[in-house]
Amino acid sequence: MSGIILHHYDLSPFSEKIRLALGYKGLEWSSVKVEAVPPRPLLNALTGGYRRVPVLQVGADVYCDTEIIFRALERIKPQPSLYPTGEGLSKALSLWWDRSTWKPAIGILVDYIGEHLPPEFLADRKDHYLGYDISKQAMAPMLPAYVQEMCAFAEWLDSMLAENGNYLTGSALSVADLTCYHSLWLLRANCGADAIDKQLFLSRNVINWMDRIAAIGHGHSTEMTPEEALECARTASPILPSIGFKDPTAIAAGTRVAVTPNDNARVPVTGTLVAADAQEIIIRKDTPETGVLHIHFPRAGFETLPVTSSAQSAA
Ligand SMILES: N[C@@H](CCC(=O)N[C@@H](CS)C(=O)NCC(=O)O)C(=O)O
Repeated sequence: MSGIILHHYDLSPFSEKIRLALGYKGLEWSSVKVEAVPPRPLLNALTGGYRRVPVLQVGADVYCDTEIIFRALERIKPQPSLYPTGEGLSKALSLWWDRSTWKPAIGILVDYIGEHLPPEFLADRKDHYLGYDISKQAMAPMLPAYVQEMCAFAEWLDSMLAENGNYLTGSALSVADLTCYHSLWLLRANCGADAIDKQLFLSRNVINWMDRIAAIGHGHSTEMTPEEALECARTASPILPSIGFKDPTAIAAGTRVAVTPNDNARVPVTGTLVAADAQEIIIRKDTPETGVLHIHFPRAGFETLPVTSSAQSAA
């Protein structure tokens, strides 16, 4: 057994990126299904409160956000690489895509299936995740703008494929492909592939590229309960990767810090800083429920700030 545990739910497109990465690398993994709407108390115990999905766990190491999950998988099995042309281009494309297309994709999605979304789902996404109302009615006035923007971006994908070959950054797949695929996958799976292909003017090149990515599959997984995953964490010790310690803002190892996403679901996770480089932050948390954990976050898209003593005593 590989010890890789993915906390996810079927319809989560960010999770789909990681399921495909696991398939691409031919890794075996354990699948812990979580609810699409919190509470998720056992997952919360592992993440220290980070509320988004997916989360990857390897023993007592917990990885929050797909960017750092990709890095973890690359460490576990370097080949085939998820960064065949280096990290910069594919990570930059990924961050751009995720940040620019999430709201338009949701706007288009709810136009098709919004009436089937339960009120508790809509309330949770507004109050605790995105900060805006994603009901069909609320998103409808901007629908034309969402379609226009997605069409413009899809044409950029087409031009990258025309220039570079089978994948966005060259002849081999990279994280950019998995990321740019995921929101189109969400739309095609829920709204109908034909309807979306027509509405977004997806070219033959883009459709063939999506078919190539879908064919990768999810590798081999076995179901695991959240309780078993928690027990794996409690009985393991974290393994520190050799990333050294480099903080551009001179926050010292051992400082109590809060790490918070800078886009949505802005729940700070507090812990003791144990390692950091320009791409990754690792904090330590120790609770009776979990034992010692190392929780990993990417730098890009997250803020790491020292916890002041007044904030600390309130925590
Ligand atoms: N930047 C994050 C975004 C993750 C994200 O927004 N995931 C969605 C699910 S696809 C989510 O967490 N939605 C709210 C929830 O499930 O609690 C990443 O790359 O992992």
